[in-house]
Amino acid sequence: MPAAIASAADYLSRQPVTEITVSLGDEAGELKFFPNLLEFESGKRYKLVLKNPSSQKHYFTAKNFADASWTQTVEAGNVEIKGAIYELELKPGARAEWMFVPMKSGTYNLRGTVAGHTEAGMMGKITIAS
Ligand SMILES: [Cu+2]
Repeated sequence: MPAAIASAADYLSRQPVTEITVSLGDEAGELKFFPNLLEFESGKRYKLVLKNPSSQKHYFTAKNFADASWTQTVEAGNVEIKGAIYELELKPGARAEWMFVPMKSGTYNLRGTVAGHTEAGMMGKITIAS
């Protein structure tokens, strides 16, 4: 990794973190994200905690948002993943933590891409404010 990029990543990874929790579906089986409107500020570090309290699997798909962000880590179970991420699949009862820094302002789509879920209302918007 070039030194300038390594030091930028090192700087970003030490910023204070804001934690936000999103639920994928709910106990009643509703096909929604709670909340379904997310807003972040460019250059700040976030821990997005994703939980699936429902009895079926759900996806958290936000490719363009992921492309507009710098991902530090994704943690799920005992595994920590480093590098770009576009989509997470959460099985019933699962939990994952996505540490990232939004970089490029804009409004991005969030979708649950399990067949039929987006159509049923499992969608949202993610805004990165500058
Ligand atoms: Cu879903």
